[in-house]
Amino acid sequence: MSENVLEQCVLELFKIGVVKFGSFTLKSGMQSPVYFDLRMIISYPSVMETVADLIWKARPRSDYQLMCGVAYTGLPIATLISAKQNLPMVLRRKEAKGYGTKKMVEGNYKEGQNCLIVEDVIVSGGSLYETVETLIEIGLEVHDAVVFLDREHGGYNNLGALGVNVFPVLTMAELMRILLKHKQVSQDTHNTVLAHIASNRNTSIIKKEKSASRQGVGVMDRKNCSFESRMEITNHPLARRLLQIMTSKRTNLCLAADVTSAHQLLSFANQLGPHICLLKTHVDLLDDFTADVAQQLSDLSEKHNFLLFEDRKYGDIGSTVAQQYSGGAHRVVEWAHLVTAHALPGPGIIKGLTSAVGDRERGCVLVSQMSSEGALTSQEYIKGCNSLAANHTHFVIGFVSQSSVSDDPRFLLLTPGVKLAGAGDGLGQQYVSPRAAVLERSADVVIVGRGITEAEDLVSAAITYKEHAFSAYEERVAASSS
Ligand code: 5BU
Repeated sequence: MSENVLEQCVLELFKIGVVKFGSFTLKSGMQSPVYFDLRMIISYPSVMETVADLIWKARPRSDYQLMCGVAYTGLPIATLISAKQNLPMVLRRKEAKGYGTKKMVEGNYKEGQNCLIVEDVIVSGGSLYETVETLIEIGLEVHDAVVFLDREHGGYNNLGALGVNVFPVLTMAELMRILLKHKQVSQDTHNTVLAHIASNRNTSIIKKEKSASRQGVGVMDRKNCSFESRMEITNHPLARRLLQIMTSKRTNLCLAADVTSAHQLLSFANQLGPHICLLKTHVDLLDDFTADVAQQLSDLSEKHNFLLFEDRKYGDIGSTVAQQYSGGAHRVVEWAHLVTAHALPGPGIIKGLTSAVGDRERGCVLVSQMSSEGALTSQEYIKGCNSLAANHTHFVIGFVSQSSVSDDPRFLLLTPGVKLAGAGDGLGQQYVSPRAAVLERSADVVIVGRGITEAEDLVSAAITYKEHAFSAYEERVAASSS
């Protein structure tokens, strides 16, 4: 296929609105300045035919006995190819039928037949791999997938690692080059998209039970995985960084520094910095917060390698939280790596917060449960938090919790209400020990405030909490592998 046909096809796709620029949230939760919606081609049969021809020409060999389009957009394309090339198709359902025949795959096939996969776009490769898994399960051979567009977010490598070779007609960078060459986009838009690709090259497929077993890896349950192994599967760079800090500093201790003077906050951060992975603040308690204090906190976070975590518990509509996060006296987005947020407002909370982030690396922790007596967080609410997080893995890094609200290894569970002695504070706070938080409540990170800040010897108290919590984590992981 000549370059010219491909260029003409790209220009045609652009004309009919397949390529859109703006601000989009992809299925994985990733924010993107570009969206490629190939579904549109079913309204333009001749464009669909060209796309199908280009896809067919991208296949590496010719001896396939079957073909399978990935639902939905891969289906009509595969159907066209099937009829034209006289290559039989199978169809993989998106959901199994309720009862009766539980067949996931429709059509005639024989075990051992070699099946070519047809897909419109790959991001992480996750959806495509779900289809591959089912086909392998029923005994088909699947080694190759032809896709129209590789968004260059790691799908090519992820699938390669799982034994599926991907043959894209086009990459996102090539698409942008063609649109720029034909003056359909500005240099700015072109650069924005390339920068987006560059900073999101390595998304991962969350290894579900089946794909894990194909590689001989067990089911990945958060509680059983080391922090180090979880670094590979989180989508969020800050989650990765936090897991890296926890691994290298051997600490899963977060200090809750609830103080009223900047001097005291900075002094805590400097003394205890070597022993913590996170510094949790309530800077709205400070009498004397300034931009300089924020700068000094940032310097200390660099110096001692911990992240800054403002526990602001945002919980309003998107437009209000966007202003609260970026403005006011504290300009939280400018210095706090992480913030807490309630899931109560729904997806708008994430939209609002992310709209203020700009090109900074920022994330949030959803308050799924609270430590206080009589907290109103119901099972329904916890479920809601989980799905909000799962749909926004590029911003949500985990939960504040009191129990194992999620087994998903991409998310971190942070547990407050931790103290070695004392059951409560008389104002509703309820305490458990760091060991119980990690082993019984399944915490990854323990949040300790007064247990340390009111101790006579701050540093030795922090070391004690750190050691209790980290050894409990090591026991938890060791128990699962024995
Ligand atoms: P303490 O001194 O260890 O009780 O401090 C606990 C900190 O964690 C304090 O900053 C609270 O605001 C924060 N916290 C909590 O205690 N319980 C919760 O459920 C949540 C936050 Br969410």
